[in-house]
Formats: sequence, structure tokens, C-alpha cells
Amino acid sequence: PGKTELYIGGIFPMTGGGWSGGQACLPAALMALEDVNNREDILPGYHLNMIHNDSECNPGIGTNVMYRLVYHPPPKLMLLTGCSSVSTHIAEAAHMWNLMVLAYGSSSPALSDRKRFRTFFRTHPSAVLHNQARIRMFQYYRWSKISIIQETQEVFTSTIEDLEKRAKEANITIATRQSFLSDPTNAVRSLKRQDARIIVGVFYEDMALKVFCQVYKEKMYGKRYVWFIIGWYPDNWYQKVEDNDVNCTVAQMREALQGHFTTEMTMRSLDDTPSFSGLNVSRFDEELLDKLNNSDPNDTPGYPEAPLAYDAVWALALALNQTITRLTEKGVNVGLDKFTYDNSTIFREFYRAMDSTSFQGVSGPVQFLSTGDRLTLTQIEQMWDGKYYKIGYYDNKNNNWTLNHSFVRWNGPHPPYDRTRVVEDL
Ligand code: ABU
Repeated sequence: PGKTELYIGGIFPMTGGGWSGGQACLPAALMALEDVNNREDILPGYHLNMIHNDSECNPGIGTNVMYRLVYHPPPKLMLLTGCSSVSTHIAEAAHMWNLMVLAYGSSSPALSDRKRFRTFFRTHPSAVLHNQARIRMFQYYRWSKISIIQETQEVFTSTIEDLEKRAKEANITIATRQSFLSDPTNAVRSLKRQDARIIVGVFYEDMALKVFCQVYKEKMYGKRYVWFIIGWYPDNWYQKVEDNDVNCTVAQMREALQGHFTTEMTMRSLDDTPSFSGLNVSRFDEELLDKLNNSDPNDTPGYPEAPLAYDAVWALALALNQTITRLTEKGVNVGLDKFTYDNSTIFREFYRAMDSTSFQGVSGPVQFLSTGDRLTLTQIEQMWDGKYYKIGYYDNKNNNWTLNHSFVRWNGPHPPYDRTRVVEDL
């Protein structure tokens, strides 16, 4: 009571086939809002609100949500987004309204282009960090010919372009690159025809079900194959196969997935030191679990990324707080509630404050590079009997590699060979 209301807009993918990470990220963001509003020292005299809606991880629906947020009063100070394809559309346009975009769930390397996305920041690290770790794995096991299968979406195309560049620098040949829109059957068959053995696959979770069902049918698993896929699906993702109109059983998926590797950026602080909010990561997880009504985190999309959503709200609250100080120092006597889309005074100071963000989050230290990106460690896991096991980390900043290779298991007596032949695409 008696506080001035401030508003931000939230765009969360709650449904849809790609990444419906809003299911855990929205509760995490709401939890952060509550924690911020309970703090007397952050945004004193203000109460921060979020108006949000579902984008279904679909750029058209996401853009419609953005228009409704922008054109319906009250003005929103900034937008929170998740899902690369939606963030891309929103972040390309947002500067027209002096709006910043902060993504808690967007991995696309394309989003690091400051000219195209002028006011974009993200607590979710870019997928290029996966590639550095993958290259180190290839070098370690002396795999110099790899193959690629990707879903046709900018997030994956830009990831693979970066992988190709890094592979070239490391003298690793990309023998074949297969893409598919929504049916991977032919792409998987093509990999088989071309005798691909060491395979990197980048696709959303719904497509991962289809790819590995086809991998099972083509028998492209076992002692002669190594698969590298994305590690941010919920741990039990493959068990959804039977509800998804994919013609394989859970047992068949488990067989096809035996021994595959995943890479993912670390999204939970590796130590239990309290974050700026006062929560350490284990308390954060306990509280989040309550908000998820105790639904199994291993089945909840966005559970791995939830700390990034929590920290995104803290980042914007701290930047707004800093904006008040900056405006006062400049002798600009105007409240944050006076923000409008055509006045850049508040926006400029808010942008600078966001740019110099630095605090300890539940996801680790939060700071943005000049591209709006964030650096974290990359974690490597391997699946055995349907469960993921951590086998190592790659520190992208210091090029430091810790692989616990005694934990790594193979389907045969030794790591597979990279016998990929280079043949013309059929
Ligand atoms: N970790 C979720 C990323 C989703 C996306 O880039 O669309």
C-alpha cells in the first residue's frame, strides 16, 4: 500500500512442442518478484509487477503477445523472454519502443549480434559454449571426422555455423550436415548411408523424440556410434515418447540413447554460497518445488533453466534500482513510473545500469559481456540405463578442461572410431 506500481512484460512458452520452459521459469520469475518486493532496500517506494502471457514458443504468437503488452497500458519498463525463435523476433523490434529485452531461456548464438539486437541481454548463455566443449571432447578422443543433424531453426543453424568454424580451426572435418524441418526420418537415413559415427544433434525436445526413435529403427547406436546432443531437456525427456505420437517404446528409446553425451551450460551455482537475494541454490530449489506443486522436476520443462529466470528478475530489479541512483546523480528528478516508449531518458540510464550488472545469482555470478551474453562453465553428461551422469566440465573463460574419463563408459571395448566417409549428399 502507498507504493508506486511499476510494470514489466513477461513472455513465457508454457505450451508448444519446442521448449515449453515457462512451466518452471514462470514460477521462478514470480518467486523472484515476490522476493524483490519484500526487500526494503531494492526499489524503495515501488512495487514491481509482471504482466505475462504464453508464446507457445512460436514467433507469431510471441509477437502478438509483445504487441498486446506494448499497446495496452500501463507501459512496461522491459520485456522478459524465453525460447530463441520468439526472443529473436522481439529483440529485433524492441528498441523502437526504448524497450530492453532480457532472456532467461534463449540459447541462439544469433542473438549475440548487437547491431541486430540492440537492447538485448540474457542470463541464458549462448550455445556457442557447447561447441567449445564438444571440440575438446573430439580432440581428447581423436575424432577428426564428425557428422551433424539439426532441426531447421535459426537457433540451431547459428549453433552449427559456429561449430563448423571451430571444427575447421581444430582441423576436424564435418563429413555431412543433415537438416530437417519436422520429420527427421530421411535425415537420419542419410547419416546412416554416409556411415556417420560421431554425430552431433541439435534440435528441440519434441524432435529429439522423433530422431532417437528413428535412430533405434536404423540401429544407429551401440558400440560403433557416439551421439552428442543438447543437455537442457528435463532428465526424463525420452519417457514422453509414448504420449507424443512417436512410434517407439520407452525401452527402445533407452536402448538407442545408451551412452550418448550431452553438453549444457551450468545453470545452478556450483557452490552453495548465498546469492544476492539471500537464497542459496538448494533453498531456491526447495522453494521452487513448492511452487511447482511438487510435480517431478525431471519431467518439468524449464526446470534446469529456472535459476536463470529467477536471476533475470533480480538483474532487472537491481538495474532499475541503479537507474534511480543514476537519474538522481544527473539531477533528473523523474520517477521510474514516468517511463514512456518515446522518452529515452529513463531507458538510457536503465540500459547502462543493465550493462554493468554484477551480482551473485542462484545460477552463479551474473554479468553481461558487451554482446549482452553471459559466460558459464559447460557441463558434460553421459546417459547410462536411462539416467544422466556428470562426467566433466569445460571452463570456457580459461580454456580449462576437467573430464573424469574413468566415469565414461562405452558400449564396446573402446571408444568408437570416426570412420565417416565423405560422400556426396544423395
Ligand atoms: N535452454 C533452453 C533454450 C531454449 C531456446 O534457445 O530456444
